[in-house]
Amino acid sequence: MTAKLPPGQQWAAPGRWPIVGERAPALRTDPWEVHVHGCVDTACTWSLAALQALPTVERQIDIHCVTRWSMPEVRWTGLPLVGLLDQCQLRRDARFVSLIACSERRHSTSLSLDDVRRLDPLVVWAWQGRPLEPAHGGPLRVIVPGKYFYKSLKWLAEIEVLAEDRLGYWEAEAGYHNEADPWQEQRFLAPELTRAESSRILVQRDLVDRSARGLDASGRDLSGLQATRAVLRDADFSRTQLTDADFSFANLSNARFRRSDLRRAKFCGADVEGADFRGADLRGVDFRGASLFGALLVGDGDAASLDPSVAAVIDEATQFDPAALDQLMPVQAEWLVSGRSRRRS
Ligand SMILES: Nc1nc2c(c(=O)[nH]1)N[C@H]1C(S)=C(S)[C@@H](COP(=O)(O)O)O[C@H]1N2
Ligand SMILES: [Mo]
Repeated sequence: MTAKLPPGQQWAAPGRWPIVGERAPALRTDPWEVHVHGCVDTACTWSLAALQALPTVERQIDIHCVTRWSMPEVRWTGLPLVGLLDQCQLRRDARFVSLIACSERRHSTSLSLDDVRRLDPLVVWAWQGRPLEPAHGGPLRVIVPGKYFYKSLKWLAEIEVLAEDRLGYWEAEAGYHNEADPWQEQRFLAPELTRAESSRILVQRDLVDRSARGLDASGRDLSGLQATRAVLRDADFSRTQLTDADFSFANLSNARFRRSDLRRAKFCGADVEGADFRGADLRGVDFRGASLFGALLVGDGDAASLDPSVAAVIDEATQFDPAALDQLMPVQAEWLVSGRSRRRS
């Protein structure tokens, strides 16, 4: 394999392509169509069949999801996005495209036309020679090389050409970085909270139902913290004392818990996708019902370093669903299972 892994990513188990975000397109009558409008001289509409009748390209492109899983060398069949745009004759003020899905929340994401020309994204209907399943964006999705996968819109129905950028769903709602370059780890915008603001929030030890994306709680004593349903994406709990904390149903995607003391903490129903638990004490932690895609317990993703001194500590009292083992990368799942019987001096 010649594919390279960007920093902080891990290869997903071969043959396992996780489903992330929306699960299905909104109902829609046949045939599937894509409508291009906005800063163009000629608005155009193509049916899926009309697209498939154009000269098709096949290309291998790696996937890098912001929740830390990657898939190497996936073979895609489709058309270059730039070719469709050129046929609509872009006006001189055209600078960005908003890619819009036929989905319940009219999900969208955006790209600059500079990036469209530089990265050459595809509009695809097949992968590895097989039609794209609806859960993965079939019948038609976008694949953007060189960006985190949230720029690769599923169920493409509309392309609006814009003079000014318009943030997409994840970029506006979840603070995902609008540039999204995996090689520069542009996962999130700068945290919404400064260290001083974080301190003010944390004196209460009560984060129930609060939104505090990028909270900086590193190195503090927060044992017994109440944080059910809190939105704490990208929060920093490195080396934090969190014994008996309650994070049930909280959103902790990409949060950092490195070397934190989490004994008996609750993560029931929480989203801990891409969270980093390396070096954390997870004895007696309850992960039942939690989503663990891309979470890190051991190693650096490349499986090169499995140094147990920087791994999470797990015991018989650490609870998790069997489903968690399917969500984790193989090395991580093995650590979780073997940790239950492992003895710690
Ligand atoms: N319409 C739509 N497209 C979307 C999303 C979504 O929720 N809705 N999620 C994005 C994110 S965050 C990722 S990682 C990929 C996931 O694609 P997959 O489910 O095929 O793995 O789709 C992207 N495109
Ligand atoms: Mo994603």
